[in-house]
Amino acid sequence: MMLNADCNDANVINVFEPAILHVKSGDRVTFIPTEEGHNAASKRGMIPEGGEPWNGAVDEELNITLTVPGIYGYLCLPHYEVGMVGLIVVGNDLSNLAAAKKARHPGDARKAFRSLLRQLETK
Ligand SMILES: [Cu+2]
Repeated sequence: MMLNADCNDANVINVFEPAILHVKSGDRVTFIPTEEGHNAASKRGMIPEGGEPWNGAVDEELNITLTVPGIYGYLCLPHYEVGMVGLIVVGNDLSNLAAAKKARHPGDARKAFRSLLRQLETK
């Protein structure tokens, strides 16, 4: 789900909900745009080897099926720099965690991905 969470009128936060999603291999994941102006695209270097990348259009409801186990990092292109990012973990497989940590990001996305990846480690 992609949404703009209104904390108050002056402060709009762009988020994926949930920010971390755990699924089984072969599960279908649907990105539902509940607000306008978002997309979902996988981040190069943050998907497991052999995993299928995706790049949804803005405002598009997107279905993907993830079969290769591992961590998939993704982002909203219009809000990448403000940290609108998320993780999907397939099959409880964290084997590409070290590789995912090496990916580089602009602006607040760096902090946002670091925080999400840390949550995986401490689980
Ligand atoms: Cu967005």
